[in-house]
Amino acid sequence: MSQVSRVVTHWIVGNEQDRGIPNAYSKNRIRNHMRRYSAFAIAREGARYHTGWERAWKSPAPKKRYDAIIVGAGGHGLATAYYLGKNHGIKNVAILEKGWLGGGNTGRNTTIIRSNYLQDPSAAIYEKARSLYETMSQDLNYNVMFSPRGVMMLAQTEHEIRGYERTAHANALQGVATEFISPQRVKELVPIINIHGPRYPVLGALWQPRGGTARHDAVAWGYARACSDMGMDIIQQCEVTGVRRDGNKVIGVDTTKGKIDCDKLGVVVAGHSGVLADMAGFRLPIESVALQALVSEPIKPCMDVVVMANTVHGYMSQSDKGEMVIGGGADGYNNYTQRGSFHHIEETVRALVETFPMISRLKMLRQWGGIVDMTGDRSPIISRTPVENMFINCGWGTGGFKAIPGSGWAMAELMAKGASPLADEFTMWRFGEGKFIDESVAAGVAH
Ligand code: FAD
Ligand code: PYC
Repeated sequence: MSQVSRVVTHWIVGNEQDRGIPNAYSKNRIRNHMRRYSAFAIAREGARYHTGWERAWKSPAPKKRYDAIIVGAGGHGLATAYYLGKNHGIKNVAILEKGWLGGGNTGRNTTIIRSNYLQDPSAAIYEKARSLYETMSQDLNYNVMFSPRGVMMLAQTEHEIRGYERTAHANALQGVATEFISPQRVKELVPIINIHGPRYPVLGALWQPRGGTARHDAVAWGYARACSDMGMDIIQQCEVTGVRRDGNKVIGVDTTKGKIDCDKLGVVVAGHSGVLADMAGFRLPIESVALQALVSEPIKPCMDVVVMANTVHGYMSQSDKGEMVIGGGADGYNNYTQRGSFHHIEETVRALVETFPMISRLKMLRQWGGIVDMTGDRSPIISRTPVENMFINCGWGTGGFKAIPGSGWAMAELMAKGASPLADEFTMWRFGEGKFIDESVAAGVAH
């Protein structure tokens, strides 16, 4: 075989070792760097019967020590690790996850992405996140299916009209592209909507044309793959059970896989933030409550924007599979069950049927819940803590999926440099100082 044909054969079918291995999609196919996903990779794998794909991330045993440990492999934890490596060159990092990565709220949400918040610090971090979603697939070399199909928040009372007009003006000053649109424009964009509802006619809407959705699992998987590619260790089935300190300084964690030392600790565990804070000896102003969602049977495409109806406590979009993805308000009491109470979905569907009468004929296929971490002002915490070198990122409540890249960016900067302009206002001490960032309206979900 000539040198040229040897190179071409290698490029198409891989090396001798790769060829003829019956189950090559197996744990021993791990290289130091991931192969890039591309049209060429698909063609190459097609030519060798798809025997050459490697696992998307490695599953190593924990080392004794890391420069930084992130607790929680949800979107926010994984994004924090990714930007620690990408933006700050900190790659000796472990991400510890008690279950499986993306199995918390990151894999349970309804994937709405928007940045139409009222207060300046919120608009800054959510718009940073939204803009990072625009290029995330290219950045991570992983298709996260970002779909900027447009998000509208219906105004169904005079009070909401005033509120959303105010937000549109604030967004104009913040450089966030939104507008207040008429009921007729709403009907043009969403032909299946009933704008003359008996109790809650549609009086207009706050419209963000570059808002939309993305595939939630893919966001977690894409970040995980990129972290693993940088040499970081993602350790699943590894619950953190204690925070170890030397005086007031964090020195490591106890886990179900043993003690692991670190210089810096980032806690990014959403609804379990209070539990981790308790391990470190401080308290957080976080309440954990269940938030539910449900999907219908798949139907033909009928709605190509996201609609949120906050007065009636319901929102809806259509997935790429055709299911109507529906959600409503959070449970009214604290709990840790990933289920939620039945009367909430009943109320949500009853309310949405008024605005979308056609959904009364749909069968609902499945329902689930997640534990959301709520602060009093409905804004997140990205903060140092009373323990030196321990940082916390939580309080994203009902709306943190959209924030994942911006939050990871800010948390990584805070951990690496000790401060981040995007995180400055979101300290945990704002609750003691009365410097609230009130987003109870923009949070978009009743709670
Ligand atoms: P998670 O994804 O929950 O990750 C935290 C991880 O920490 C978990 O995997 C958990 O297992 C792990 N963990 C906890 N304790 C420990 C421990 N001791 N040791 C190790 N690991 C631990 N947001 C939007 O922007 N748009 C939406 O449309 C939207 N819809 C939603 C619908 C529902 C039904 C729900 C429940 C939420 C919704 N959200 C939405 C909110 C969004 O899902 C969350 O804000 C976001 O996913 C939080 O991500 P996270 O990474 O902080 O948390
Ligand atoms: O924050 O946009 C949001 C949202 C929608 C559904 C749940 N949260």
